[in-house]
Amino acid sequence: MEPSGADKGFFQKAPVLRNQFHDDASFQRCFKCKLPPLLSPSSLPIVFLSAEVASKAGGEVSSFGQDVISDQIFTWVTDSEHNKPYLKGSGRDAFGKWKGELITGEGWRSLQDFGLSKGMVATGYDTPYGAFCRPLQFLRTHLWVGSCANVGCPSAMQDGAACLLRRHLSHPELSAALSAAEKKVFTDAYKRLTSRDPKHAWTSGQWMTERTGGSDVSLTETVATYQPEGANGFASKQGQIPLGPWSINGFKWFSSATDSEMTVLLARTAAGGLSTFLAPMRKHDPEATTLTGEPKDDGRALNGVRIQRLKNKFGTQSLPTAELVLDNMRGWMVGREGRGIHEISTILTLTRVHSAVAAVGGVGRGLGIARAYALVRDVGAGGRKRMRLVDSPLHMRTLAKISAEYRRLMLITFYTSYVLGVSEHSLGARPSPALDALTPQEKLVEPLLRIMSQLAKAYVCKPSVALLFSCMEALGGVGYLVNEEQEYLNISRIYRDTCVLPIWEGTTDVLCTDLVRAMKHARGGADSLAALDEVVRKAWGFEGRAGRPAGWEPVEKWAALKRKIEGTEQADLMGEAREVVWQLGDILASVLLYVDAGTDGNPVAKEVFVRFVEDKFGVERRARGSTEDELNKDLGIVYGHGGD
Ligand code: UCC
Ligand code: FAD
Repeated sequence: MEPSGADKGFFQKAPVLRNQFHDDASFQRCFKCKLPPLLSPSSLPIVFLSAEVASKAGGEVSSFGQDVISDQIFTWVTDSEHNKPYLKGSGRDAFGKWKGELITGEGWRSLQDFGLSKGMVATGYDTPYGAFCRPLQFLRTHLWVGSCANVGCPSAMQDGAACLLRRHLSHPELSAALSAAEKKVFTDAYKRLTSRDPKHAWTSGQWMTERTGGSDVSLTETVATYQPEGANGFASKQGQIPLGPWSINGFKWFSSATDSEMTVLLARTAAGGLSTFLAPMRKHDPEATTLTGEPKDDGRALNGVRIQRLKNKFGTQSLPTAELVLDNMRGWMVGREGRGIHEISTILTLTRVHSAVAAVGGVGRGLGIARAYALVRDVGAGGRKRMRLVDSPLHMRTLAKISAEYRRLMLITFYTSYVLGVSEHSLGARPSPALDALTPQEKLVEPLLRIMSQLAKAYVCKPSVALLFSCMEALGGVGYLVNEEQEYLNISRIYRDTCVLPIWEGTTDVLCTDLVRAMKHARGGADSLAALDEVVRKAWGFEGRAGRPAGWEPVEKWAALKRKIEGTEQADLMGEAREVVWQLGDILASVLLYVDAGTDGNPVAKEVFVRFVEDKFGVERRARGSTEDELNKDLGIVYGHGGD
């Protein structure tokens, strides 16, 4: 045998990453998911996509799954990680005058354009699928996450802003309260936020956090003053954007989508309290600017914003997260003065669902890579024997555990996206229908969404970090590397990017405290609990093809938790908020797994369900089968079949 060297000896065969639309059994399960009516507003069963939508959209989503793992996409990802955003001239020109032009890389911009052209946000608004628009949008997003190098972050805020503006434009009372100028500004912005034309489309920022605090924004120092004389809004020159009658001054400590064309932000007004504002980022419309031949620099001038510096971060390297000085930024108030938290909470709902989808999307990609690696990597099996990782009972047990947890988190996430879709569409396509026109069950949809959007963000994002770490470990040393040469293998990048998900848009504990407050809320709390009651009871009552293991008892568990929530003072529950949320998450996950397995008696789905209740509900563990039997069960969970 010749000595090995740099170009001789053993070289590991490269794994082949497959299209996750076909390769990921949990994804397929969610795509074709057909659960019976758990909570049936307007008699809809819980299907993440109806059979009709799944069949109509399947071809497109399948090719999208292929597109997002193309060489071109990964070249852009590598570029966006390499050519990080920077401030040209460190924020000052040669003579000390503030300049601060943000430069982003070509890869980042190309990924943004790709995402916009593929309708990553627009799908939630312009597809004719009613309530199923949302699950469809988020299932597509799930495939995109591992390839998008964080452009999903601006799109999440874009989605939130679109949802907020749609509410104001379509709700009869809210829209009647808009002035003609506001209506035009909101309508124009809404069209851009939901556009599929990258030249025309806008993403949005969301500025809440200040140095005083991100979780608690009550000490916000940014101030908005009504000064319509500087509005530049009502008789603007061609190409100028109507900038708004409010002058906003202050400092924002984190702005992630600094290259967006607009933002939604919180600021304090003289009346006291926080209000929500929409503000264009630039003074001129870049499209119109070109047409009228305005000088480029002036045409791109920021609307009273100075970028103080870019944040130096652990992950999300391609994302231009900045600190911003607001100096007479002009903006438009959205909704009633002093109701800023209520208004911006529409955005929080969307961005929290996006965060959960980003988390499971990252794990889905990590598992896809780990599955591919297990098919090509040989390891020692005692003595001289070697075997592929896919034949290792231990490695497959490890991947099966990750895969089962992933499936559970997927069900919670896509159920939440379904509830979001129902809240927007199935209630007779009424964005905010009159309460007295709703059936008792329809009335529970909003309170359920209030719970599910925070629960999904908390319960899904946090464990996803650990799951991705395990995927990284499944590749050994290669998993820890920054694999720019084979970007498709780059779990470490996805891991770093996933680590932010339990922090932004509300840390895990803050979401847990909010959830407890929502369940104890004087007006909505009882409805939230009633909605959860309905889901758990109906699921338990489902006579499907999965048996109910003795000792599982989700109805009793939920009843006990509900009694505790109702019978304990809010302040006394806070110390236990995380336990409360996790207990609730486990109960909901178990019933979703149960009905999922029960719809068709799929043995893998059943195995995932039974393992979960054995782990978490004290159900007596079944006797172990032979090593071969157990390996086959694990292979079923990991690969959805017996492995290749
Ligand atoms: O981090 C950010 C962006 C990063 C990039 C994101 C990309 C997205 C994902 C991409 C994936 C790749 S932006 C910053 C996000 N910041 C936060 O999430 C802040 C966390 N803090 C909270 O969530 C707090 O709970 C606050 C700030 C929302 C609320 O604090 P307050 O001031 O104590 O207010 P209250 O009393 O809790 O809430 C006031 C009212 C209440 O209703 P009423 O007045 O009827 O009692 C609440 O029930 O607002 C209602 N409310 C909500 N309603 C509060 N939160 C919500 C909610 N989430 N939904 C509906
Ligand atoms: P703090 O609020 O100071 O929290 C510190 C700790 O205290 C946390 O562990 C938290 O869980 C805990 N804590 C806080 N309050 C409570 C409580 N009541 N009970 C129990 N524990 C509590 N913000 C924006 O507005 N726009 C953006 O675009 C944006 N982009 C970001 C991008 C990145 C990469 C990062 C890391 C952050 C970004 N943020 C953005 C800020 C983010 O939303 C905040 O960092 C987050 O909300 C937490 O706020 P904080 O940093 O002030 O931490």
